[in-house]
Amino acid sequence: MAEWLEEIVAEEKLLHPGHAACAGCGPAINVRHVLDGLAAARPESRIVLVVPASCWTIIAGIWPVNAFGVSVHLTPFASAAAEASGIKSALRLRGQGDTQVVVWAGDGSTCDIGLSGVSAAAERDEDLVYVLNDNEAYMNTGVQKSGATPEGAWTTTTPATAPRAGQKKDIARIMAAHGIPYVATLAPGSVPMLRDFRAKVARAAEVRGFRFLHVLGACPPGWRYPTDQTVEVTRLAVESRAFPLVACDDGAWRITYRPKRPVPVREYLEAQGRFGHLSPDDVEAFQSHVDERWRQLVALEGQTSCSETPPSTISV
Ligand SMILES: Cc1ncc(C[n+]2csc(CCOP(=O)(O)OP(=O)(O)O)c2C)c(N)n1
Ligand SMILES: [Mg+2]
Repeated sequence: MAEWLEEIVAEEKLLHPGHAACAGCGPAINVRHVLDGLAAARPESRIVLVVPASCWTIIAGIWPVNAFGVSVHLTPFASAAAEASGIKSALRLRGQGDTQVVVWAGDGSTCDIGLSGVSAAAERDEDLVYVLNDNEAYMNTGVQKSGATPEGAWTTTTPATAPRAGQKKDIARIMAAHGIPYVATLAPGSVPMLRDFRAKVARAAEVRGFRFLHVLGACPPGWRYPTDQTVEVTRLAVESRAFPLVACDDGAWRITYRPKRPVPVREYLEAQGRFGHLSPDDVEAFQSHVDERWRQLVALEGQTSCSETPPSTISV
């Protein structure tokens, strides 16, 4: 086994067994790699996790039960970025400014109802790691469509007879347009993708200011696939380029994982019941949108974002 993988296997896990996530929950894998990666990168600093209303308020547990090996602060739906900013300021005043304050928030709160607060915290360049746990719908309340739901998807508010119209909100580019120091997309669908994931978490730990990690979290009940297919569905999301792995580091865009032979997006869609109603024409349209977004990313590579003054980054 490669040395870096051995280290990951041996490290202390900050999401404990016995948590309340569904079988096959993709975000349960992801949150563990985010927290363990941040802890490994800065072992001397504590972590405080800030979680708005979502599946994770349930999974974390009700006080005094805590599924995490770190302090958890639960917030209302729209205020995680604001409360995390306040927590960071309070810790700084108490001489604990090296604590890593980490938001773990769903797509409903990040892309829709809490977006103004996220944008304001980004504009202030708050010293936070903001993680978007994107399972592409409001899952905790029963699979309602969010701004991050992909085109054509079934949800309980977009039934198969009238599926999600329009495109998934491009939140990574929206956040990068704030000129924040670090934005990245992450999805652990294979060993090389996990390596990319952990490198991005390590980079986020190193940078100061507002760091935005957009993590794809496959969801068996919401996406309608068998619970043992989470890693495979995640792999297909990246290999089909439906969810490209990119980073915008200090304003410079880079595609961090290039599928050698991209799989047709049809294979990704066919693996999930939420797309089962799509016609061949729908699938073709989906593919052309994926191809167009990839072309845009290729064009972005090497360009700087709209930040006028490059944000300062320091190494720890
Ligand atoms: C102001 C407000 N509206 C609605 C709710 C109900 N609610 C709790 S969790 C949730 C879904 C959250 O969706 P998302 O942010 O995507 O997280 P997920 O549940 O998918 O993890 C909703 C609608 C709430 N708690 N507060
Ligand atoms: Mg969600």
